Amino acid sequence: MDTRWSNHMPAQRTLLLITASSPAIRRVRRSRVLNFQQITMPYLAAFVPPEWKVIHIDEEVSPIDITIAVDLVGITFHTPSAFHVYDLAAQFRKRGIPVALGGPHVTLMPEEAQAHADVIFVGEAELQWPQFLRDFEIGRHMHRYCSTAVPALNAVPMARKELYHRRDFTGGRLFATRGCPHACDFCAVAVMYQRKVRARPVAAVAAEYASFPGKVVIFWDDNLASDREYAKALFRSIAPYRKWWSSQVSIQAGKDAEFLEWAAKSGCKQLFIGLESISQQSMNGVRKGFNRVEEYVRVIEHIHEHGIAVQAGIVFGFDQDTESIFIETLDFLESAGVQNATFNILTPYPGTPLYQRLEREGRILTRDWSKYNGREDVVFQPRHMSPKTLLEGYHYANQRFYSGTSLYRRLMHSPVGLWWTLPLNLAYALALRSARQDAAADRGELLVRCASRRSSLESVSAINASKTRSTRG
Ligand code: B12
Repeated sequence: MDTRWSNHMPAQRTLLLITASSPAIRRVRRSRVLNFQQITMPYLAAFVPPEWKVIHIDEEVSPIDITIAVDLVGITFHTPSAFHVYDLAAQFRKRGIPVALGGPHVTLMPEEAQAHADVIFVGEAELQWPQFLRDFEIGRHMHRYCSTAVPALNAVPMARKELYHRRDFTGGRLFATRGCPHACDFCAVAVMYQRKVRARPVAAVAAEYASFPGKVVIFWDDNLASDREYAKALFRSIAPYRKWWSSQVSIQAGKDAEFLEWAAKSGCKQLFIGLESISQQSMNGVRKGFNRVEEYVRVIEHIHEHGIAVQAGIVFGFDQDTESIFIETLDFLESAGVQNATFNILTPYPGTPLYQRLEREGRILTRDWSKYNGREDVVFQPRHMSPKTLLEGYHYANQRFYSGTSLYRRLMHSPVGLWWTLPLNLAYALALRSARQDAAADRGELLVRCASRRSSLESVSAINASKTRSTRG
Protein backbone atom coordinates (compact mmCIF):
# COMPACT_ATOMS: atom_id res chain seq x y z
CA MET A 1 0.00 0.00 0.00
CA ASP A 2 1.18 3.52 -0.70
CA THR A 3 -0.21 6.38 1.34
CA ARG A 4 2.10 9.14 0.11
CA TRP A 5 -0.45 10.79 -2.15
CA SER A 6 -3.37 11.04 0.27
CA ASN A 7 -2.53 14.46 1.68
CA HIS A 8 -3.07 17.82 0.03
CA MET A 9 -5.09 16.41 -2.83
CA PRO A 10 -7.00 19.19 -4.64
CA ALA A 11 -10.80 18.93 -4.92
CA GLN A 12 -10.57 18.21 -8.65
CA ARG A 13 -7.80 15.85 -9.56
CA THR A 14 -6.11 15.90 -12.92
CA LEU A 15 -5.09 12.73 -14.69
CA LEU A 16 -2.65 12.85 -17.57
CA LEU A 17 -2.94 9.88 -19.92
CA ILE A 18 -0.10 9.37 -22.38
CA THR A 19 -0.09 7.23 -25.52
CA ALA A 20 3.66 6.89 -25.76
CA SER A 21 5.63 6.75 -28.95
CA SER A 22 9.36 7.28 -28.66
CA PRO A 23 11.20 9.55 -31.13
CA ALA A 24 12.95 6.40 -32.40
CA ILE A 25 9.73 4.51 -33.21
CA ARG A 26 8.25 7.65 -34.78
CA ARG A 27 11.29 7.84 -37.04
CA VAL A 28 10.99 4.16 -37.93
CA ARG A 29 7.31 4.51 -38.74
CA ARG A 30 7.66 7.68 -40.81
CA SER A 31 6.89 5.80 -44.02
CA ARG A 32 3.41 4.89 -42.77
CA VAL A 33 0.87 6.95 -44.66
CA LEU A 34 -1.93 6.07 -42.28
CA ASN A 35 -0.87 6.41 -38.69
CA PHE A 36 -3.80 4.94 -36.91
CA GLN A 37 -5.01 6.17 -33.58
CA GLN A 38 -4.65 3.86 -30.61
CA ILE A 39 -7.85 3.33 -28.65
CA THR A 40 -6.36 2.47 -25.27
CA MET A 41 -6.25 5.86 -23.53
CA PRO A 42 -9.56 7.33 -24.80
CA TYR A 43 -11.06 3.96 -23.73
CA LEU A 44 -9.46 3.88 -20.26
CA ALA A 45 -10.56 7.51 -19.78
CA ALA A 46 -14.18 6.34 -20.05
CA PHE A 47 -13.71 4.42 -16.77
CA VAL A 48 -12.47 7.49 -14.87
CA PRO A 49 -14.98 9.05 -12.42
CA PRO A 50 -16.39 12.42 -13.55
CA GLU A 51 -14.67 14.33 -10.72
CA TRP A 52 -11.37 13.82 -12.49
CA LYS A 53 -10.17 16.10 -15.25
CA VAL A 54 -8.57 13.95 -17.94
CA ILE A 55 -5.91 15.14 -20.37
CA HIS A 56 -4.67 12.83 -23.13
CA ILE A 57 -1.38 13.41 -24.91
CA ASP A 58 -0.63 11.22 -27.89
CA GLU A 59 3.07 11.48 -28.62
CA GLU A 60 2.43 10.83 -32.30
CA VAL A 61 0.72 14.23 -32.30
CA SER A 62 2.30 16.44 -29.67
CA PRO A 63 5.28 16.40 -27.35
CA ILE A 64 4.85 16.03 -23.61
CA ASP A 65 5.21 19.06 -21.40
CA ILE A 66 7.04 17.52 -18.52
CA THR A 67 6.27 20.55 -16.28
CA ILE A 68 2.48 20.11 -16.57
CA ALA A 69 0.61 20.26 -13.25
CA VAL A 70 -1.21 16.95 -12.74
CA ASP A 71 -1.95 14.57 -9.88
CA LEU A 72 -1.37 11.30 -11.66
CA VAL A 73 0.16 10.09 -14.92
CA GLY A 74 -0.87 6.91 -16.77
CA ILE A 75 1.18 5.69 -19.73
CA THR A 76 0.51 2.98 -22.31
CA PHE A 77 3.31 1.75 -24.57
CA HIS A 78 4.65 -0.98 -26.84
CA THR A 79 8.07 -2.61 -26.38
CA PRO A 80 10.05 -0.29 -28.72
CA SER A 81 9.06 2.73 -26.63
CA ALA A 82 9.91 1.14 -23.25
CA PHE A 83 13.18 2.96 -22.50
CA HIS A 84 11.70 6.27 -23.59
CA VAL A 85 8.74 5.73 -21.24
CA TYR A 86 10.99 4.83 -18.32
CA ASP A 87 12.78 8.10 -18.91
CA LEU A 88 9.50 10.04 -18.99
CA ALA A 89 8.31 8.28 -15.84
CA ALA A 90 11.52 9.19 -14.04
CA GLN A 91 11.01 12.87 -14.87
CA PHE A 92 7.44 12.92 -13.52
CA ARG A 93 8.37 10.93 -10.44
CA LYS A 94 11.25 13.31 -9.73
CA ARG A 95 8.58 15.99 -9.43
CA GLY A 96 6.64 13.81 -6.98
CA ILE A 97 3.94 12.88 -9.49
CA PRO A 98 3.01 9.20 -9.33
CA VAL A 99 3.19 7.22 -12.56
CA ALA A 100 1.08 4.20 -13.58
CA LEU A 101 2.24 1.99 -16.46
CA GLY A 102 0.31 -0.57 -18.50
CA GLY A 103 0.08 -2.16 -21.94
CA PRO A 104 1.70 -5.06 -23.79
CA HIS A 105 5.28 -4.54 -22.62
CA VAL A 106 4.25 -4.20 -18.97
CA THR A 107 2.13 -7.34 -19.20
CA LEU A 108 5.00 -9.25 -20.77
CA MET A 109 7.82 -7.77 -18.64
CA PRO A 110 6.26 -6.81 -15.28
CA GLU A 111 9.43 -7.00 -13.18
CA GLU A 112 11.29 -4.62 -15.48
CA ALA A 113 8.40 -2.13 -15.64
CA GLN A 114 7.81 -2.19 -11.89
CA ALA A 115 11.23 -0.67 -11.30
CA HIS A 116 10.16 2.47 -13.19
CA ALA A 117 6.64 3.07 -11.88
CA ASP A 118 4.60 3.69 -8.76
CA VAL A 119 2.03 1.24 -9.99
CA ILE A 120 1.81 -1.22 -12.87
CA PHE A 121 -1.11 -3.01 -14.51
CA VAL A 122 -0.45 -6.54 -15.64
CA GLY A 123 -2.94 -7.79 -18.21
CA GLU A 124 -6.32 -6.32 -18.96
CA ALA A 125 -7.41 -3.50 -16.70
CA GLU A 126 -11.21 -3.20 -17.00
CA LEU A 127 -11.64 -4.29 -13.37
CA GLN A 128 -8.35 -3.15 -11.85
CA TRP A 129 -8.15 0.39 -13.26
CA PRO A 130 -11.39 1.63 -11.58
CA GLN A 131 -10.34 -0.20 -8.41
CA PHE A 132 -6.95 1.52 -8.46
CA LEU A 133 -8.54 4.97 -8.93
CA ARG A 134 -10.74 4.36 -5.89
CA ASP A 135 -7.69 3.20 -3.91
CA PHE A 136 -5.70 6.19 -5.11
CA GLU A 137 -8.41 8.62 -4.05
CA ILE A 138 -8.22 7.36 -0.48
CA GLY A 139 -4.43 7.20 -0.62
CA ARG A 140 -4.16 3.44 -0.29
CA HIS A 141 -3.21 2.00 -3.63
CA MET A 142 -1.10 -1.06 -4.35
CA HIS A 143 2.01 -1.13 -6.51
CA ARG A 144 0.77 -3.83 -8.82
CA TYR A 145 -2.68 -4.67 -10.14
CA CYS A 146 -2.92 -7.98 -11.97
CA SER A 147 -5.91 -9.15 -13.91
CA THR A 148 -6.52 -12.51 -12.33
CA ALA A 149 -9.39 -13.45 -14.65
CA VAL A 150 -9.97 -12.20 -18.17
CA PRO A 151 -12.72 -9.58 -17.99
CA ALA A 152 -16.03 -10.06 -19.77
CA LEU A 153 -16.71 -7.24 -22.21
CA ASN A 154 -20.48 -7.22 -21.69
CA ALA A 155 -20.83 -3.71 -20.40
CA VAL A 156 -17.72 -1.75 -21.32
CA PRO A 157 -18.12 1.94 -22.17
CA MET A 158 -17.43 3.65 -25.49
CA ALA A 159 -14.05 5.35 -25.73
CA ARG A 160 -14.15 9.13 -25.14
CA LYS A 161 -14.16 10.64 -28.61
CA GLU A 162 -12.97 14.07 -27.53
CA LEU A 163 -9.67 12.46 -26.51
CA TYR A 164 -8.82 11.19 -29.99
CA HIS A 165 -6.25 13.51 -31.53
CA ARG A 166 -4.69 11.84 -34.52
CA ARG A 167 -5.80 12.73 -38.00
CA ASP A 168 -5.51 9.21 -39.32
CA PHE A 169 -8.04 9.66 -42.14
CA THR A 170 -10.53 7.30 -40.53
CA GLY A 171 -13.84 8.39 -39.13
CA GLY A 172 -13.73 6.12 -36.11
CA ARG A 173 -12.04 3.18 -34.43
CA LEU A 174 -13.38 0.65 -31.99
CA PHE A 175 -13.08 -2.97 -31.02
CA ALA A 176 -15.79 -5.62 -31.05
CA THR A 177 -13.83 -8.64 -29.80
CA ARG A 178 -10.61 -9.26 -27.93
CA GLY A 179 -8.16 -12.12 -28.16
CA CYS A 180 -7.39 -14.80 -30.71
CA PRO A 181 -7.79 -18.59 -30.33
CA HIS A 182 -4.43 -19.32 -31.97
CA ALA A 183 -1.05 -19.54 -30.26
CA CYS A 184 1.49 -18.47 -32.87
CA ASP A 185 5.00 -18.43 -31.37
CA PHE A 186 5.80 -14.84 -32.33
CA CYS A 187 2.53 -13.20 -31.27
CA ALA A 188 2.25 -11.24 -28.03
CA VAL A 189 -1.55 -11.39 -28.08
CA ALA A 190 -1.60 -15.13 -27.36
CA VAL A 191 0.40 -14.50 -24.17
CA MET A 192 -1.42 -11.30 -23.14
CA TYR A 193 -4.96 -12.60 -23.47
CA GLN A 194 -4.34 -16.29 -22.76
CA ARG A 195 -6.18 -17.23 -25.98
CA LYS A 196 -9.52 -16.30 -24.39
CA VAL A 197 -11.72 -14.70 -27.03
CA ARG A 198 -14.45 -12.39 -25.81
CA ALA A 199 -16.92 -10.15 -27.59
CA ARG A 200 -18.91 -7.05 -26.76
CA PRO A 201 -22.67 -7.29 -27.26
CA VAL A 202 -23.54 -6.75 -30.93
CA ALA A 203 -25.96 -3.91 -30.11
CA ALA A 204 -23.32 -2.01 -28.10
CA VAL A 205 -20.75 -2.32 -30.91
CA ALA A 206 -23.31 -1.25 -33.51
CA ALA A 207 -24.24 1.78 -31.38
CA GLU A 208 -20.60 2.86 -31.11
CA TYR A 209 -20.08 2.25 -34.84
CA ALA A 210 -23.10 4.40 -35.63
CA SER A 211 -21.95 7.14 -33.25
CA PHE A 212 -18.90 8.04 -35.37
CA PRO A 213 -19.64 10.97 -37.65
CA GLY A 214 -17.11 9.77 -40.26
CA LYS A 215 -17.58 7.28 -43.08
CA VAL A 216 -14.52 5.02 -42.58
CA VAL A 217 -14.26 2.87 -39.47
CA ILE A 218 -11.48 0.54 -38.30
CA PHE A 219 -12.14 -2.42 -36.02
CA TRP A 220 -8.97 -2.81 -33.96
CA ASP A 221 -9.68 -6.45 -33.23
CA ASP A 222 -6.95 -9.05 -33.00
CA ASN A 223 -8.99 -11.34 -35.22
CA LEU A 224 -12.56 -10.34 -36.08
CA ALA A 225 -13.05 -13.84 -37.49
CA SER A 226 -12.33 -15.55 -34.14
CA ASP A 227 -16.06 -16.17 -33.76
CA ARG A 228 -17.49 -16.02 -37.27
CA GLU A 229 -21.13 -16.44 -36.22
CA TYR A 230 -20.77 -13.43 -33.91
CA ALA A 231 -19.08 -11.51 -36.72
CA LYS A 232 -21.90 -12.27 -39.16
CA ALA A 233 -24.48 -11.04 -36.63
CA LEU A 234 -22.42 -7.89 -36.16
CA PHE A 235 -22.18 -7.29 -39.93
CA ARG A 236 -25.95 -7.62 -40.27
CA SER A 237 -26.50 -5.03 -37.58
CA ILE A 238 -24.01 -2.45 -38.91
CA ALA A 239 -25.02 -2.80 -42.57
CA PRO A 240 -27.81 -0.18 -42.38
CA TYR A 241 -25.32 2.59 -41.44
CA ARG A 242 -23.70 2.36 -44.87
CA LYS A 243 -20.20 3.11 -43.65
CA TRP A 244 -16.98 1.52 -44.88
CA TRP A 245 -14.85 -0.57 -42.59
CA SER A 246 -11.69 -2.65 -42.34
CA SER A 247 -10.30 -5.11 -39.81
CA GLN A 248 -7.75 -7.80 -39.11
CA VAL A 249 -8.86 -11.41 -39.63
CA SER A 250 -7.29 -14.85 -39.83
CA ILE A 251 -7.25 -16.77 -43.09
CA GLN A 252 -10.39 -18.74 -42.14
CA ALA A 253 -12.46 -15.64 -42.92
CA GLY A 254 -11.47 -15.91 -46.58
CA LYS A 255 -12.88 -19.43 -46.83
CA ASP A 256 -16.28 -18.57 -45.37
CA ALA A 257 -18.56 -17.34 -48.17
CA GLU A 258 -21.29 -16.18 -45.80
CA PHE A 259 -18.78 -14.22 -43.72
CA LEU A 260 -17.49 -12.47 -46.85
CA GLU A 261 -20.96 -11.86 -48.22
CA TRP A 262 -22.10 -10.12 -45.04
CA ALA A 263 -18.79 -8.34 -44.62
CA ALA A 264 -19.17 -6.89 -48.13
CA LYS A 265 -22.85 -6.00 -47.63
CA SER A 266 -22.01 -4.18 -44.42
CA GLY A 267 -19.34 -2.03 -46.10
CA CYS A 268 -16.07 -3.97 -45.66
CA LYS A 269 -13.55 -2.52 -48.09
CA GLN A 270 -10.36 -4.30 -47.00
CA LEU A 271 -9.29 -7.19 -44.80
CA PHE A 272 -5.85 -7.39 -43.22
CA ILE A 273 -4.73 -11.03 -43.20
CA GLY A 274 -1.61 -12.32 -41.48
CA LEU A 275 -0.40 -14.54 -44.34
CA GLU A 276 3.05 -14.10 -42.73
CA SER A 277 4.95 -16.35 -45.13
CA ILE A 278 4.63 -18.20 -48.40
CA SER A 279 6.77 -20.99 -46.93
CA GLN A 280 4.68 -23.75 -45.34
CA GLN A 281 7.71 -24.93 -43.36
CA SER A 282 8.06 -21.45 -41.89
CA MET A 283 4.39 -21.44 -40.89
CA ASN A 284 4.65 -24.90 -39.33
CA GLY A 285 7.81 -23.81 -37.50
CA VAL A 286 6.02 -21.04 -35.57
CA ARG A 287 2.80 -22.92 -34.85
CA LYS A 288 0.84 -21.16 -37.57
CA GLY A 289 0.43 -24.30 -39.67
CA PHE A 290 -3.29 -23.54 -40.01
CA ASN A 291 -2.17 -21.05 -42.68
CA ARG A 292 -2.09 -23.44 -45.65
CA VAL A 293 0.11 -21.81 -48.29
CA GLU A 294 -1.47 -23.84 -51.09
CA GLU A 295 -4.80 -22.15 -50.22
CA TYR A 296 -3.53 -18.56 -50.33
CA VAL A 297 -4.36 -17.86 -53.99
CA ARG A 298 -7.88 -19.24 -53.72
CA VAL A 299 -8.53 -17.35 -50.46
CA ILE A 300 -7.35 -14.06 -51.97
CA GLU A 301 -9.45 -14.61 -55.10
CA HIS A 302 -12.47 -15.45 -52.95
CA ILE A 303 -12.11 -12.20 -51.00
CA HIS A 304 -11.65 -10.25 -54.22
CA GLU A 305 -14.79 -11.86 -55.67
CA HIS A 306 -16.70 -10.11 -52.89
CA GLY A 307 -15.25 -6.74 -53.86
CA ILE A 308 -12.97 -6.64 -50.80
CA ALA A 309 -9.29 -5.67 -51.07
CA VAL A 310 -6.56 -7.66 -49.31
CA GLN A 311 -3.80 -6.26 -47.16
CA ALA A 312 -1.25 -9.00 -46.54
CA GLY A 313 0.80 -9.04 -43.35
CA ILE A 314 4.19 -10.53 -44.27
CA VAL A 315 7.08 -11.44 -41.97
CA PHE A 316 10.61 -12.26 -43.08
CA GLY A 317 13.27 -14.06 -41.05
CA PHE A 318 11.68 -17.35 -40.00
CA ASP A 319 14.10 -20.21 -39.39
CA GLN A 320 13.16 -21.91 -42.65
CA ASP A 321 13.54 -18.72 -44.75
CA THR A 322 16.48 -18.60 -47.14
CA GLU A 323 17.57 -15.65 -49.29
CA SER A 324 15.16 -16.59 -52.03
CA ILE A 325 12.16 -15.88 -49.78
CA PHE A 326 12.16 -12.17 -50.67
CA ILE A 327 11.85 -12.55 -54.43
CA GLU A 328 9.47 -15.48 -54.16
CA THR A 329 7.18 -13.58 -51.80
CA LEU A 330 7.06 -10.55 -54.08
CA ASP A 331 6.43 -12.76 -57.12
CA PHE A 332 3.55 -14.32 -55.21
CA LEU A 333 2.00 -11.03 -54.04
CA GLU A 334 2.14 -9.67 -57.56
CA SER A 335 0.67 -12.73 -59.20
CA ALA A 336 -2.11 -12.89 -56.60
CA GLY A 337 -2.95 -9.22 -57.14
CA VAL A 338 -2.69 -8.23 -53.48
CA GLN A 339 -3.62 -4.56 -53.03
CA ASN A 340 -1.58 -3.69 -49.95
CA ALA A 341 1.07 -5.31 -47.81
CA THR A 342 2.74 -4.65 -44.49
CA PHE A 343 6.22 -6.14 -44.33
CA ASN A 344 7.87 -6.89 -41.00
CA ILE A 345 11.20 -8.23 -39.91
CA LEU A 346 10.58 -11.13 -37.51
CA THR A 347 10.91 -9.64 -34.04
CA PRO A 348 10.94 -11.82 -30.92
CA TYR A 349 9.00 -9.67 -28.47
CA PRO A 350 10.07 -10.46 -24.90
CA GLY A 351 7.66 -12.81 -23.15
CA THR A 352 6.69 -14.69 -26.31
CA PRO A 353 7.58 -18.36 -26.95
CA LEU A 354 9.69 -17.18 -29.91
CA TYR A 355 11.81 -14.97 -27.64
CA GLN A 356 12.26 -17.77 -25.12
CA ARG A 357 13.40 -20.22 -27.80
CA LEU A 358 15.85 -17.82 -29.43
CA GLU A 359 17.22 -16.92 -26.01
CA ARG A 360 17.77 -20.60 -25.19
CA GLU A 361 19.55 -20.97 -28.53
CA GLY A 362 21.76 -17.93 -27.78
CA ARG A 363 20.43 -16.08 -30.83
CA ILE A 364 19.16 -12.84 -29.24
CA LEU A 365 21.56 -10.15 -30.47
CA THR A 366 20.39 -7.24 -28.35
CA ARG A 367 18.08 -6.41 -25.48
CA ASP A 368 17.89 -2.79 -26.50
CA TRP A 369 14.09 -2.71 -26.76
CA SER A 370 14.18 0.41 -28.93
CA LYS A 371 15.48 -1.85 -31.69
CA TYR A 372 12.43 -4.13 -31.41
CA ASN A 373 10.65 -2.15 -34.10
CA GLY A 374 10.31 -4.81 -36.81
CA ARG A 375 11.24 -2.33 -39.51
CA GLU A 376 14.80 -1.09 -39.16
CA ASP A 377 16.67 -3.49 -36.93
CA VAL A 378 17.28 -7.22 -36.80
CA VAL A 379 17.53 -8.22 -33.15
CA PHE A 380 18.22 -11.94 -33.48
CA GLN A 381 20.52 -14.18 -35.49
CA PRO A 382 18.52 -15.62 -38.41
CA ARG A 383 19.20 -19.26 -39.23
CA HIS A 384 19.87 -19.16 -42.97
CA MET A 385 21.06 -15.64 -43.65
CA SER A 386 22.92 -12.81 -41.98
CA PRO A 387 21.05 -10.03 -40.14
CA LYS A 388 22.27 -7.69 -42.89
CA THR A 389 20.74 -9.82 -45.64
CA LEU A 390 17.45 -9.99 -43.74
CA LEU A 391 17.37 -6.22 -43.43
CA GLU A 392 18.25 -5.70 -47.07
CA GLY A 393 15.68 -8.26 -48.16
CA TYR A 394 13.03 -6.45 -46.13
CA HIS A 395 13.94 -3.12 -47.78
CA TYR A 396 13.95 -4.78 -51.17
CA ALA A 397 10.40 -6.09 -50.53
CA ASN A 398 9.09 -2.63 -49.66
CA GLN A 399 10.75 -0.97 -52.59
CA ARG A 400 9.69 -3.57 -55.12
CA PHE A 401 6.10 -3.75 -53.81
CA TYR A 402 5.65 0.00 -54.11
CA SER A 403 7.41 0.29 -57.49
CA GLY A 404 5.46 1.29 -60.59
CA THR A 405 5.90 -2.14 -62.20
CA SER A 406 4.64 -4.01 -59.17
CA LEU A 407 1.76 -1.60 -58.76
CA TYR A 408 0.75 -2.20 -62.35
CA ARG A 409 1.04 -5.99 -62.05
CA ARG A 410 -0.91 -6.18 -58.80
CA LEU A 411 -3.66 -3.71 -59.46
CA MET A 412 -4.23 -4.90 -63.02
CA HIS A 413 -4.51 -8.46 -61.78
CA SER A 414 -7.24 -7.43 -59.37
CA PRO A 415 -8.69 -3.96 -59.78
CA VAL A 416 -10.83 -4.32 -56.62
CA GLY A 417 -11.16 -0.88 -55.03
CA LEU A 418 -8.83 0.63 -57.62
CA TRP A 419 -10.16 4.12 -56.98
CA TRP A 420 -8.71 4.10 -53.47
CA THR A 421 -6.01 1.40 -53.59
CA LEU A 422 -4.19 3.18 -56.41
CA PRO A 423 -3.84 6.56 -54.61
CA LEU A 424 -2.98 4.75 -51.37
CA ASN A 425 -0.23 2.74 -53.09
CA LEU A 426 1.12 5.90 -54.70
CA ALA A 427 1.10 7.68 -51.34
CA TYR A 428 3.06 4.78 -49.80
CA ALA A 429 5.55 4.84 -52.67
CA LEU A 430 6.15 8.57 -52.07
CA ALA A 431 6.31 8.18 -48.29
CA LEU A 432 8.82 5.34 -48.63
CA ARG A 433 10.95 7.39 -50.94
CA SER A 434 11.04 10.37 -48.59
CA ALA A 435 11.67 8.08 -45.58
CA ARG A 436 14.64 6.59 -47.48
CA GLN A 437 15.96 10.05 -48.20
CA ASP A 438 15.57 11.05 -44.53
CA ALA A 439 17.26 7.82 -43.47
CA ALA A 440 20.12 8.48 -45.84
CA ALA A 441 20.41 12.04 -44.53
CA ASP A 442 20.33 10.71 -40.94
CA ARG A 443 23.26 8.49 -41.74
CA GLY A 444 25.06 11.26 -43.58
CA GLU A 445 24.82 9.39 -46.85
CA LEU A 446 23.75 10.81 -50.18
CA LEU A 447 21.49 8.02 -51.32
CA VAL A 448 20.44 4.58 -50.17
CA ARG A 449 21.25 2.34 -53.10
CA CYS A 450 19.15 -0.78 -53.16
CA ALA A 451 19.51 -1.49 -56.84
CA SER A 452 22.69 -3.48 -56.33
CA ARG A 453 21.06 -5.44 -53.54
CA ARG A 454 18.13 -6.15 -55.80
CA SER A 455 20.33 -7.58 -58.51
CA SER A 456 22.23 -9.72 -56.03
CA LEU A 457 18.96 -11.03 -54.54
CA GLU A 458 17.69 -11.72 -58.03
CA SER A 459 20.78 -13.70 -58.91
CA VAL A 460 20.35 -15.78 -55.72
CA SER A 461 16.76 -16.41 -56.73
CA ALA A 462 17.81 -17.37 -60.26
CA ILE A 463 20.39 -19.82 -58.89
CA ASN A 464 17.77 -21.33 -56.55
CA ALA A 465 15.25 -21.57 -59.37
CA SER A 466 17.73 -23.36 -61.62
CA LYS A 467 18.64 -25.69 -58.72
CA THR A 468 14.95 -26.49 -58.23
CA ARG A 469 14.53 -27.08 -61.96
CA SER A 470 17.54 -29.39 -62.11
CA THR A 471 16.33 -31.33 -59.05
CA ARG A 472 12.90 -31.72 -60.59
CA GLY A 473 14.33 -32.61 -63.94
C1 B12 B 1 -4.21 -1.11 -32.84
C2 B12 B 1 -2.78 -1.62 -32.78
C3 B12 B 1 -1.80 -0.81 -33.32
C4 B12 B 1 -2.10 0.53 -33.99
C5 B12 B 1 -2.22 1.66 -32.97
C6 B12 B 1 -1.23 1.54 -31.82
C7 B12 B 1 -0.49 2.81 -31.47
N1 B12 B 1 0.50 2.73 -30.60
O1 B12 B 1 -0.77 3.82 -31.96
C8 B12 B 1 -0.87 0.69 -34.93
C9 B12 B 1 -1.21 0.04 -36.26
C10 B12 B 1 -0.41 2.11 -35.16
C11 B12 B 1 0.13 -0.19 -34.19
C12 B12 B 1 1.48 -0.02 -34.32
C13 B12 B 1 2.41 -0.85 -33.71
N2 B12 B 1 2.15 -2.00 -33.07
CO1 B12 B 1 0.38 -2.55 -32.55
N3 B12 B 1 -1.28 -3.33 -32.10
C14 B12 B 1 -2.48 -2.87 -32.18
C15 B12 B 1 -3.47 -3.94 -31.67
C16 B12 B 1 -4.01 -4.74 -32.87
C17 B12 B 1 -4.64 -3.45 -30.84
C18 B12 B 1 -4.26 -2.52 -29.68
C19 B12 B 1 -5.51 -1.99 -29.06
O2 B12 B 1 -5.99 -0.94 -29.42
N4 B12 B 1 -6.10 -2.74 -28.12
C20 B12 B 1 -7.33 -2.34 -27.43
C21 B12 B 1 -6.96 -1.74 -26.07
C22 B12 B 1 -8.19 -1.36 -25.30
O3 B12 B 1 -6.28 -2.76 -25.36
P1 B12 B 1 -4.80 -2.56 -24.77
O4 B12 B 1 -4.07 -1.51 -25.46
O5 B12 B 1 -4.16 -3.89 -24.61
O6 B12 B 1 -5.14 -2.01 -23.30
C23 B12 B 1 -5.70 -2.82 -22.29
C24 B12 B 1 -4.63 -3.34 -21.31
O7 B12 B 1 -3.40 -3.64 -21.95
C25 B12 B 1 -4.53 -2.24 -20.30
N5 B12 B 1 -3.61 -1.12 -20.53
C26 B12 B 1 -2.88 -0.79 -21.60
N6 B12 B 1 -2.16 0.31 -21.35
C27 B12 B 1 -2.44 0.72 -20.11
C28 B12 B 1 -1.98 1.80 -19.38
C29 B12 B 1 -2.49 2.01 -18.11
C30 B12 B 1 -2.02 3.17 -17.31
C31 B12 B 1 -3.45 1.11 -17.55
C32 B12 B 1 -4.04 1.35 -16.25
C33 B12 B 1 -3.88 0.01 -18.30
C34 B12 B 1 -3.37 -0.18 -19.56
O8 B12 B 1 -5.85 -1.72 -20.24
C35 B12 B 1 -6.57 -1.91 -21.45
C36 B12 B 1 -7.90 -2.51 -21.09
O9 B12 B 1 -7.76 -3.80 -20.61
C37 B12 B 1 -2.51 -4.79 -30.79
C38 B12 B 1 -2.92 -6.17 -30.47
C39 B12 B 1 -3.51 -6.14 -29.06
N7 B12 B 1 -4.61 -6.73 -28.89
O10 B12 B 1 -2.96 -5.54 -28.16
C40 B12 B 1 -1.16 -4.65 -31.53
C41 B12 B 1 0.11 -4.72 -30.70
C42 B12 B 1 -0.12 -3.96 -29.41
N8 B12 B 1 1.06 -3.99 -31.55
C43 B12 B 1 2.24 -4.48 -31.53
C44 B12 B 1 3.35 -3.95 -32.24
C45 B12 B 1 4.60 -4.79 -32.23
C46 B12 B 1 3.28 -2.73 -32.93
C47 B12 B 1 4.43 -2.01 -33.66
C48 B12 B 1 5.76 -2.05 -32.94
C49 B12 B 1 4.49 -2.60 -35.07
C50 B12 B 1 5.60 -2.02 -35.92
N9 B12 B 1 6.53 -2.88 -36.27
O11 B12 B 1 5.59 -0.88 -36.26
C51 B12 B 1 3.87 -0.58 -33.78
C52 B12 B 1 4.29 0.36 -32.62
C53 B12 B 1 3.60 1.71 -32.71
C54 B12 B 1 3.97 2.68 -31.64
N10 B12 B 1 3.78 3.93 -31.96
O12 B12 B 1 4.42 2.35 -30.56
C55 B12 B 1 2.33 -5.68 -30.60
C56 B12 B 1 2.96 -5.25 -29.28
C57 B12 B 1 4.05 -6.16 -28.82
C58 B12 B 1 4.78 -5.50 -27.71
N11 B12 B 1 5.47 -6.31 -26.96
O13 B12 B 1 4.81 -4.32 -27.51
C59 B12 B 1 0.81 -6.09 -30.49
C60 B12 B 1 0.44 -6.77 -29.17
C61 B12 B 1 0.51 -7.04 -31.68
C62 B12 B 1 1.01 -8.45 -31.56
N12 B12 B 1 0.26 -9.36 -32.15
O14 B12 B 1 2.03 -8.80 -31.04
N13 B12 B 1 -0.48 -1.10 -33.41
